[in-house]
Amino acid sequence: MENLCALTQAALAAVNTAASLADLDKIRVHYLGKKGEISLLAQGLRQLPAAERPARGAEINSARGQVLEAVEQRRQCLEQEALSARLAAESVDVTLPGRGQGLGSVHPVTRTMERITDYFSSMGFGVACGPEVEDEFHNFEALNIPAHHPARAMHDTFYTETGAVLRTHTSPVQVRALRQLAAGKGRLPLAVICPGKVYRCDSDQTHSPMFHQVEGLYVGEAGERTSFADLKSLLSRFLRAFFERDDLQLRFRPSYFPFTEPSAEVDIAWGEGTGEPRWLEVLGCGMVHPAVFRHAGLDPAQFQGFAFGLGVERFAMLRYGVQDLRQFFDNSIPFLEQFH
Ligand code: 2NL
Repeated sequence: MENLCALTQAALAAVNTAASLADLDKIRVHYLGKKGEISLLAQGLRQLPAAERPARGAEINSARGQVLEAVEQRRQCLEQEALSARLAAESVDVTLPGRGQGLGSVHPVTRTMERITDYFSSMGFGVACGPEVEDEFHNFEALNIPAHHPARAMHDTFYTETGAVLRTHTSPVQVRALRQLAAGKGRLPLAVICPGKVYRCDSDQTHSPMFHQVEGLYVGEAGERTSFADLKSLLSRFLRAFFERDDLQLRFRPSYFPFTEPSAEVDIAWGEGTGEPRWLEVLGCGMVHPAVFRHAGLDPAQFQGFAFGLGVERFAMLRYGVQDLRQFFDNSIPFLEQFH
């Protein structure tokens, strides 16, 4: 009896000072587990005379009950402590200022493309878009670039396995506009501006396999006699507005495109005003070739128009003083953040 009393006191003391749940469980096993000290006492009952067993058994059971209850209490206490500690550690100070969400910005090439299309919209041009995966008819044939024409090789075209092409310019969008006109869906004058991505199998310091173009097309009303002078006037005004320079010097230099006749390239005088101007080519243009009207199903005797095309990256580089084309495609955050 004395033994049991001491054992119970020792067990209760151990339970009440258990430092952790793991500790508590070890103590519980030590006293109450299968081979625990109190359990062993119960097993020893067999060796007692039958008459002493019930009383002794009741004592052991009571001791067991006391220890078990103490374990349960201590467990609740430790669990509560653990929870409080976790809550304290994980507490969120809702009064702290937020980390903030960085605002993105429009890519400089997109901004430039919008600046260009906005100008022509203000001049009454409608904006048109079309597929980037084209067929050879819309990308080449209709633009007076037949198979085996050297211009096809010049375009370094990406072909798909099925013979479709990634458009090498946005002209096919205008071809579609001309065909709509031929189908009686659309009215004169036709004035469309076509911004978008184009693709050429060409990649080095000054060429990216994907770049952006804006092309424009104007077809006048019957009898309007749309002329090269109209084209020259429109493009001169556009370039002076784009670069915000009323005195910008321009040069229309004869050139060749299969889809225009006559054709010209436009140079602007660029750089510090001293000495010889440095001429930079920025645009291609011309009067729509009669063959282009014919391919679209229009009678070239009855329609006259002009068209032009430009590379957006070149305009963006000039406007923002970017030296290396590749910076537009690296997506470096410090570079892009400059255009907020
Ligand atoms: C350049 C030159 C140009 C055109 C594009 C065009 C479209 C049709 C008919 C005739 Cl549907 N022409 N587009 C005309 C002249 C030049 O682009 O250097 N682009 C970057």
